[in-house]
Amino acid sequence: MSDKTFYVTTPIYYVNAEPHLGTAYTTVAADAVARYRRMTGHDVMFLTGLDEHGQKIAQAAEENGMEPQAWVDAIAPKFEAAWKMLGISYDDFIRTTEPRHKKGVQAFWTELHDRGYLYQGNYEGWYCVPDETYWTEEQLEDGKCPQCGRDVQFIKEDNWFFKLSEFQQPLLDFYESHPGFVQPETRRNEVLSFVKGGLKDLSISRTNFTWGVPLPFAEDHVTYVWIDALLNYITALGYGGEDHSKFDRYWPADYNFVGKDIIRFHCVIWPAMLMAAGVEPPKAVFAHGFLLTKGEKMSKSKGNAQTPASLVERFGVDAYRYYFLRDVQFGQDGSISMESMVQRYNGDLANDWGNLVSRLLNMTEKYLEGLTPTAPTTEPTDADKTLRAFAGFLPEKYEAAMSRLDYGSALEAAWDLIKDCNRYIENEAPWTLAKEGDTDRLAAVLYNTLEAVRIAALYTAPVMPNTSAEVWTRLGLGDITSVTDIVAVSAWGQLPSGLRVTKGEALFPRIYEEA
Ligand code: ME8
Repeated sequence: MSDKTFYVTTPIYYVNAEPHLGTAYTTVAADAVARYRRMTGHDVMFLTGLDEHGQKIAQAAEENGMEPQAWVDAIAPKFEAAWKMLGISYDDFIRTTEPRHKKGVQAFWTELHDRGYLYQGNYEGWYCVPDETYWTEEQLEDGKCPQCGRDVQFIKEDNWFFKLSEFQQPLLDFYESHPGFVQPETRRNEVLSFVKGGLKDLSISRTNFTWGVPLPFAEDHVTYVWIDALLNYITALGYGGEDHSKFDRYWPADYNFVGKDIIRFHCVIWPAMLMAAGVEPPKAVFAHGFLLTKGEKMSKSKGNAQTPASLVERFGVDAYRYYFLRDVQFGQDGSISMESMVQRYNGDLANDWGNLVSRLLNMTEKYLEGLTPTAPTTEPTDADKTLRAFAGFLPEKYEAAMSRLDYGSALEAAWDLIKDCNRYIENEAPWTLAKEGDTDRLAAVLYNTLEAVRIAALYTAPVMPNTSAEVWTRLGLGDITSVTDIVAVSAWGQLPSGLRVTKGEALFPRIYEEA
């Protein structure tokens, strides 16, 4: 097992509805980096899962005339099926109704209780059920939730509280000593100014409903659903259970991926909870932006949320994954539309990548009897050198981009090579070489392009795993998913000669109708 570990998580999604493009976005992004890190030899733990407790879920169950457990059991398979369809390679899938999670949550409460960070009090204030968030009177906007604009309810309960206010300075010190904790950089100021504004103690239990994890020292209280949910990142590793070897191995997480809507929970409450329990906070929380459609945030409550299935049906899984990671700058809001998806598909995938592979394999079949040639021994021409340079720069450029989760630039680096392959074929014109009988140069040109395509497939694999696996199969190469040293495997000149290539169908058949 590699001694380099990489732990990445997505938010655990509410099971009040089916997965949609927004929840799929975070999950696909986490999947791409998890796949890449496996290819760089890391021992990866990629976690996703479901947030199944709380008032909102209890209400959703009730509205559907079901018991909460039956409701969550009915929705959970829809998430698992969606992630399977999207090729999500998670290593673990946690549901907060699982015994392992409850055990960890209760162990956490016992720890905080013992350490003196909890006390009993009464809460009086406003609560937004859809956001599962407490608000003070002053925070409300026109009497509504300042975050989602929906109705809030007044609650007056005996609650347990977490001494969050004691963590203002420790948090500020932590942000200072861990400048990479809140990412991207633009989100850091938002978190800093919030914490500088002062922190109030947080009500961490509820008594007016029972759908949650009971506090071990006050069984009539159930855990506030956000605390319950945040703890999934460590309970999935065995925190509070008998076997905590995964916790010892993978914690602290390299990244908690979240949308910017839940940054305060992840960048303020979460590290404070962990500090209180004597556990190190994650290395980084990365908050990406919103997917917008027609200028509005796509969300379940706005009713403009689309499920991934229809798009996957039309474009295929890999094109789906490519579009969202290539067209939306990770970290910023991004507008998505059918028009831009068709454009990306036809331009980048059908033309640049799919056509290249088809033409190249056709020519290998036609001019070389379908066998990969031997590597040229003649002095490389300037065009050969340029192609090799694009391939040579790719590992470093890709790594630099992925280490800051800049998927767009990572894909652009792979496309630089793909585009140069197309230029190279056009300029070197193998069909003319064949006509002129220049078999040595013809073999050299095809070798170089086949080799460049082998390398391009490696670097498109994290985002488009199926296509890359298919390209490698057509080249007669082995299983691309078994690559654990992408840099070494992508070094120039490793394409064996005499492999039988297969042409196959178009990888990305052109889509004619626009939008
Ligand atoms: O908040 N654009 O769950 P949730 C981009 N259970 N991403 C979006 C999006 C959009 N339009 N809409 C949703 C919860 N997302 C809690 C999390 S974690 C301890 C508990 C993504 O089902 C984005 O990642 O409401 C956002 O943070 C998440 O879905 C919210 O999912």
